[in-house]
Amino acid sequence: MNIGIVCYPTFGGSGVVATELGNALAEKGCKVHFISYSQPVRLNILERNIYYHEVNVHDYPLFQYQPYELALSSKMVDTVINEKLDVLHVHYAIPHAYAAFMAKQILRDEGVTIPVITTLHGTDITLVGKNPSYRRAVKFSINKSDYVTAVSENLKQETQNFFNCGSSIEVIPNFIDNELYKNQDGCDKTALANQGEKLITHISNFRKVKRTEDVVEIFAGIHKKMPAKLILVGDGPERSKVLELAKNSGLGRDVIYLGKTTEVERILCLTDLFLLPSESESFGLAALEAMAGGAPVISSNAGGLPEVNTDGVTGYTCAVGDIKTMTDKALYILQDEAIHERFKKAAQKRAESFDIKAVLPLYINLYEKAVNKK
Ligand code: GMT
Repeated sequence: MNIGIVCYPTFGGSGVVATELGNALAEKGCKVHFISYSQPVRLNILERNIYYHEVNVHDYPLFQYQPYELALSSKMVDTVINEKLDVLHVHYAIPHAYAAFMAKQILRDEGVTIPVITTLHGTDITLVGKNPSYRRAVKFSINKSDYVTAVSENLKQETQNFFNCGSSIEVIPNFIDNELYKNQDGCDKTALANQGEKLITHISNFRKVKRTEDVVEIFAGIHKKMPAKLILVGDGPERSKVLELAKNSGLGRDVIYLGKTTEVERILCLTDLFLLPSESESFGLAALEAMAGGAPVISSNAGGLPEVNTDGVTGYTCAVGDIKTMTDKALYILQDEAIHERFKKAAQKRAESFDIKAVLPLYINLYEKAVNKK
């Protein structure tokens, strides 16, 4: 099968999921054509069956905003025709679902039929999609997609409630390759922590929605009671504010900022506890990755997080902004070795149910359904 995948190429969750999906499909023998404005960060470009088509937007002085959607639709049309694609799978509704609808119309005029699958990831609905500037166009393009998937039951419900969507939405959760987390040679904590210190980790794009200041405050509460270090991974607009807060809270060298790194699996292997106190989170891929690495998770109960992090089993889910409960629960897990071990094992076991081996067939079935209906 020839599959076109449209996604953001950056470190964000939707881009990572789309890229890992494409890599896995290519391994299974599908020809996978990535369409984006830059090469996705996790793309195995040298592997067999992987192709990359860059969207080029030409600067023209008349335009204050360059017409990316137009260039994207044109690139989709070219790729469908030149590469004889069977299906287009777009990740993140804005503007990809809209651009795919346009491409489909252009192709229809040329006598080519292509099914479009849209995968909703979260902020494309919960934050950006609901904005009055985009709302109608987002609803339209979701309804015009041949198939729609959402990464959690919660996101499906939110989409259906808010947009009053006619199209049915299939839930296909985020996934991980558990093998990557099991085969960590030399998971040696001494690189980052002193003897007896606990390592607490947070990974995100440091946007407001992640409530990264809560991360520092929860850590400060843990730090008061036991020797611990906080590892911060990722980058984004809130980063300087968060590091300033850590400095002003007297946490000094016990907060280690690692920035953007591709060594996520190694860091998670060293992690004793993962924090994700987000305001809104459709799924929480970072929490799942942490669990696969054997770290219990203290998260908020926003969005789809309770579908990933089972309260009282793999960690705890608490009300958004309830720093005290999050700190108490973290200490409950960390202060007793036997309890900590129990949570670690349960987290790892739960992560296995989101393994790529279980989730990939759901996408393949959907592609087959879409192509056969064509
Ligand atoms: O806002 C982000 O965290 C990035 C965003 C994205 O689309 O790149 O992440 C969303 O998609 C991920 C993959 O499906 C989900 O695991 C994240 O929960 C979701 N983020 C939010 O809903 C805030």
